[in-house]
Amino acid sequence: MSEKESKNSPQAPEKGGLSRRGFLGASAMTGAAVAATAFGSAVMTRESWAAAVKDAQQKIHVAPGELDDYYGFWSGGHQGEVRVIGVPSMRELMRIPVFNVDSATGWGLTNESKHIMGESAKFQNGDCHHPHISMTDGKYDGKYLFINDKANSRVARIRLDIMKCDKMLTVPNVQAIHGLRLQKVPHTKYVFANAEFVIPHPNDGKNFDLQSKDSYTMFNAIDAEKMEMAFQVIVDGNLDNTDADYTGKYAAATCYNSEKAYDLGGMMRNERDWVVVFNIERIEAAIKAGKFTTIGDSKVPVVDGREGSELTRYIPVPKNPHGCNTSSDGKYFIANGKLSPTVTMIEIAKLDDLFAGKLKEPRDVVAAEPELGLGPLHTTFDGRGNAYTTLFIDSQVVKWNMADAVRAYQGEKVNYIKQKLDVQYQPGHLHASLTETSEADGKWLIALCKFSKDRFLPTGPLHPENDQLIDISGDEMKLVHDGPTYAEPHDCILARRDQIKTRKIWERNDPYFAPTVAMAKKDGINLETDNKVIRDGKKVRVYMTSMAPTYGITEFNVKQGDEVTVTITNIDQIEDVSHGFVMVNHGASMEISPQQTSSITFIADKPGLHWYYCSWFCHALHMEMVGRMLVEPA
Ligand code: K7E
Ligand code: CUA
Ligand code: CA
Repeated sequence: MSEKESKNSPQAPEKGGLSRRGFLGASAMTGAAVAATAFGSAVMTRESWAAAVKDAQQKIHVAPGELDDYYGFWSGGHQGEVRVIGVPSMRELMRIPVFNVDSATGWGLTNESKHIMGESAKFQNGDCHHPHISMTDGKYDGKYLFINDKANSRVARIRLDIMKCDKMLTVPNVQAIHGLRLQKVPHTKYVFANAEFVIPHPNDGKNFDLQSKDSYTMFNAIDAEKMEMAFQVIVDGNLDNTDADYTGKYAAATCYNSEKAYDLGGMMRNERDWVVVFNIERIEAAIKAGKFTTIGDSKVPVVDGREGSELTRYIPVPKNPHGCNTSSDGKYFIANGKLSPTVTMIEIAKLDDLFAGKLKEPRDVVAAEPELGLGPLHTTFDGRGNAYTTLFIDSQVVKWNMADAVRAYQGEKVNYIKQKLDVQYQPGHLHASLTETSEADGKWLIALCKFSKDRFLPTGPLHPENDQLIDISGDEMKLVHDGPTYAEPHDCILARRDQIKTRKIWERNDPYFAPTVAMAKKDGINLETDNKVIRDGKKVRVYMTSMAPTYGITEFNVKQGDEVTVTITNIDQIEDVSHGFVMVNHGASMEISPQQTSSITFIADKPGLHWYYCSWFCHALHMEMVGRMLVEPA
C-alpha cells in the first residue's frame, strides 16, 4: 500500500514550517484541511488550514450537557455487538450486546438473554454487519433495529424503546447470513436476509459438489413482527448484499459467485455476475397457492427462483459486485462494481416490464453505468440527487450526480463526478443521514474506513478502524472528524433523535422478563415485595428485591452441588439507578435496572462462604451493597 499511501496521505502545508506530523500533534482535526486539499488548491496556507480545522470543530462540537441531533447505530462486526453513537459528536452512548457475551449486563449469562438467544446461546461469537431500522411508509418508525450474524447464520432484533435485543432467529437450511435489509413500504413486514454461501442439499456429507443442481443458497424473508421465517427462495450463484424498493414489490441482491466456485480464481472467472431481483408479490402468491416445497424437517416454504423462474430476474452486471443500494428517490437499485470501476444503476420503474417479458433483455433496465474510480463498494444518497460511493482501492469517497450519470450514459457530454474526497483509509460502507428513507436529509456522511494506519496513537499490531464524519450539507464534502472504532463496524445507520423514543425505566409487565415472572408466579412469589428462598430438590430459587444500597436478602444457605437461580427485582423507581449482581468466583454477573427483573443460574460447586456484590455503582454505599451465599459441604 506504499504507493497508495504516498498518493492519499494528507499533506499539511509545507510552507510555514509545519510538518504533517507536527500538525497532527497540534490538533486532531486534520480532516478538515485534508478535505480542503482534496478539491481546492494543492497548497494551503497555515492560516487557511487552521481556519478549516476551526470550522470543523464548531460543526461537530456538542457542548457538555447538550444532545446530539442523530442516533447512530453501529454494527460491532465480529465483536458481535451493536454500538449507539451520537452524531455529530461521535460520542459512544451505549453498547447493545447481541451475538457476544457481555459481563456488564449479563447478556449471554442471564436466563432472560439465554431465553431470547434460544438454541444458539451455545455460541459465544457472532459477526454482525448490517444494522437497519424498521420503517413505515418509507420512513423510520423507530420500533426495531435488525442485524445479521454471518458467523452463525442468525438474525437478531433490537427493541429500540429499551435498546436490548429481544428476538434472535437462526435461519435454517443455509450458511452465513450476510446482506440484510428491510421492506420499506408499506411497512417492514419482512426482513430480507441473504445467505452468502452455496451448500449442498441435503448437506449430509454425501455430496460435496458445488456445481451440482442440489447445491445452492437461498434468499430469506423473515416475518419482522413474529421473528419467524416467512419463506426462502433458491437462487443461482451466491448472494452478497441486498436492498428493497419504495413500492414494496421488489427486493434485489448482488451475486459475486455466479460461478458457484469454491476458490478465489474460480469466483472471478466470469466477466459478469449479476443482480437478482425478487418479485415479492409473485412469491407470496406462489406460496399462497401452495406452490412450494420444504427442506428436511424445516416447515419453511421454499420456492425455486433459479433462472427461468417467474419469481426472479437476473440482470448481468460487471464481475463480482458488492453493495446493493436503493436510491432515496426510489428510482434505482445501485450495484457497486468492486472489481469494476463502475456502479450499475437499475431503473426500478422498468422492472414491471422486465417481469412481464416486455423487454428484449434484462440489461434493458440499466439506466446508467457510471465509471467512478477503483473499488466501488457501497453507495449512499443525500436526497438532492447526488450519490456518494466508497472507492476502496482509491481510498476515496466520490460524490456524483445520478441524473447526470444517466444523461452521460445516453451519450451527452456531461461530467457526473462532483468531487472526490480522500478518506483514511480504504473505506467499506458509507452512510448518509436518513439515506435509506424517503427523508434523506443530506447533512452527515459516515465513511467507515477499514484501515487507520497512522491516524491514531499506536495500539500494537492490531489497529482500530477509522469511521470518519463528513459534512455533506454544502456543495463540497468536508471531513470533520476521525472516529477510531474497534473491530469491525462494517456498517452503521443514522436516525433523527426524534425518531427514537426510549423508556426511562422498565415497565413491570415488559415481555423481556416475562418468562422469569411466570416462573416466580409458579413459586407463589410477588417479585416486588417478596424475599424468599425456594428449595426444589437440588434446585434452589432465591428471590430478592434490590433498592439502593441493599439487597432484600443478604444471606442465604444452599448445599454444595445445588443449582442456584438468583432472581432480583430492582424496585427503585429512580431513573439511572441500576444495580448489578455478581457472585464472586462463580462466573455470574448481571444488570438490574429500575423496575427490571433479572435472573441468573449457576452451580454452587464450592463449599464455604461466597460473597455477592452490586456491580453497577448505585449509591454512596454501593460498595456495601453485598450479601453472602453459605454453601454447606455435600
Ligand atoms: Cu463489509 Cu456490507 Cu458485510 Cu461491504 S459488507 S464493506
Ligand atoms: Cu446497587 Cu451498586
Ligand atoms: Ca464472479
